[in-house]
Amino acid sequence: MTDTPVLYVLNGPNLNLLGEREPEIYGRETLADVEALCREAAGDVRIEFRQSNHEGQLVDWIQEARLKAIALVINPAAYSHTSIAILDALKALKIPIVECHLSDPTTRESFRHHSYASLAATEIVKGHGARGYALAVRSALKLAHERATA
Ligand code: CA2
Repeated sequence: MTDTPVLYVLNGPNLNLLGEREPEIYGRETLADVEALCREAAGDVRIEFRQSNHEGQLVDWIQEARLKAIALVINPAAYSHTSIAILDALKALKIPIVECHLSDPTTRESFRHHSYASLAATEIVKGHGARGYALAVRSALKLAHERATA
């Protein structure tokens, strides 16, 4: 019996506050709204949708995705710009990785311009708000399908 395919969608620090502050940057949708968009975009594919404020927890989940997922969508939030630990964890994955940002960090403060996660990402979706997660999920599933049938 084969396992049901699963897509991991991981979210970094402070994204649990989505919808509560800075709607001009991040939009009005909550993280629960984002999760619903991801599930709709994934159709029959099972989604593990998680958020943590802790770097080590995110590293543990990325390692879990390495063993269980067909693809990973990740918004590492501020850890994008600081975390070599998350980059190293991502580099150990053989599955497609889509890095997703609500805003376009490259048009904001200079400290947001560099993303360590981007060095391991297969694709990057940024600046499309919550809708960008649906784009990222579709893209991740397409990449996973292409790899499975190559
Ligand atoms: O645009 C994105 O998705 C970011 O990953 C969001 C991060 C930021 O540090 C990155 O540079 C770009 C911040 C997430 C914090 O989200 C909040 C949303 C609403 C209220 C408070 C925090």
